[in-house]
Amino acid sequence: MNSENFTNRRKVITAALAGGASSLLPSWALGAESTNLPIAYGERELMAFPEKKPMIVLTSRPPQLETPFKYYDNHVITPNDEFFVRYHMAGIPTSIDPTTYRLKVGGNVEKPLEISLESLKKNFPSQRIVAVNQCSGNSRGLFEPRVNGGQLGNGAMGNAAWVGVALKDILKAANPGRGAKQVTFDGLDQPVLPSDSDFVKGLDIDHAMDGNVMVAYQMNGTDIPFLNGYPIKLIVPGYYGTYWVKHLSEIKVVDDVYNGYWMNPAYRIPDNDCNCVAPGTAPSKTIPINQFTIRSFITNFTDNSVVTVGKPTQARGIAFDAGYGIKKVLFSQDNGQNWTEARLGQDLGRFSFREWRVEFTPKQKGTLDLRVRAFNHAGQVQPMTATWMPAGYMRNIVETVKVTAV
Ligand SMILES: Nc1nc2c(c(=O)[nH]1)N[C@H]1C(S)=C(S)[C@@H](COP(=O)(O)O)O[C@H]1N2
Ligand SMILES: [Mo]
Repeated sequence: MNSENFTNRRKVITAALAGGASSLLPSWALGAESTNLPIAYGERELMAFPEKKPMIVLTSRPPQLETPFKYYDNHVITPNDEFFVRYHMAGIPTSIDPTTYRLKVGGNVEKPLEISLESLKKNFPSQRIVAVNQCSGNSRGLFEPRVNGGQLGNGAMGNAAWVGVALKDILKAANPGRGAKQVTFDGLDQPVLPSDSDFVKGLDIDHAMDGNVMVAYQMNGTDIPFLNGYPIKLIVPGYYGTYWVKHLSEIKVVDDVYNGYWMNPAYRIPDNDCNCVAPGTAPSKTIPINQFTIRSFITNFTDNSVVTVGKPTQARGIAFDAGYGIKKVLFSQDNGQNWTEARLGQDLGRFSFREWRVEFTPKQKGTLDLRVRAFNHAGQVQPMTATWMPAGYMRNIVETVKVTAV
């Protein structure tokens, strides 16, 4: 089960991950526990993959793992072994040698680079940012009407402290030429079928140079877990996980808007104010998905929780947005009729989860609809009714947890 192979310096994951037919249960699988997602047919088995605690398995080849929601109640920083995993293609690397690993920087640059990990750590200034990584399709399984795609609950998100090098500093060393418009990012994973497109993403050059976008080599004080992109991944604070390219191996400066499959037609959202369309319809115009919508969650209750009438009780959880900063979080125990302001926890930075807590006293027996609603410094607020789009991205309705008061 251990992913480190100490006989050489390579970092490896078992070949079963890349080559195994899905019917073959890998030897490291521990299919003992299960969990229920808040969606129809939501019973899911939990399974441990290399460097991971038992997680919800969406697919095993490639590994796509969702964090069981109860884990978020334990810590505001998501531990590496609880962090969700998302890949698109089964051709993921299984063995990486940190001594020969190179990050290539090319395209329209004056000085193409091949940077070793050692050089990245030694020759560039390092920075640390606490930031949420969230999949565009987090909570997709809650869409009504249902949509195609991974039927995720709310566990395709995590918050980590990333250490690495500002992309700006890497690009400056390569010196982009005139006419540079975007920067593209490719990782070591490859499509299995020739008809599939390699996973490559693009960002505008100004965004790439903003000082927040970074190439991380550490996650929560240690190497990035293999399945989260060892040895380096792109961090795009406030932007959906699709841009956070794992096993980052090649950066290219380009003079046009990059229009590869994973930018167009994939990962597009309706080009209008709500980024939404009437349920069942398709958008006429789309743009690439970009910043997170604002969200908040209650982490210490589920629909199975029982509370006591007349007894002071604490509700707590997390909120986050695209980096404007959480201004306030309101809590309701009565179906959204009355709201009280929660206390915010420590500010770990504007891209981080922000903890909140509130005390409430259940007033009457029966079902209580607990709700939480976040507001940010840009005037954004979670909607009371869900928006819809065919891809099932960007859900951020005020969620409801139905507890029983006795
Ligand atoms: N190389 C590579 N990077 C990738 C992907 C991928 O398929 N290949 N998927 C992206 C998507 S859609 C998400 S949500 C995040 C998930 O990051 P994680 O697996 O570290 O949680 O990785 C992104 N980076
Ligand atoms: Mo994603």
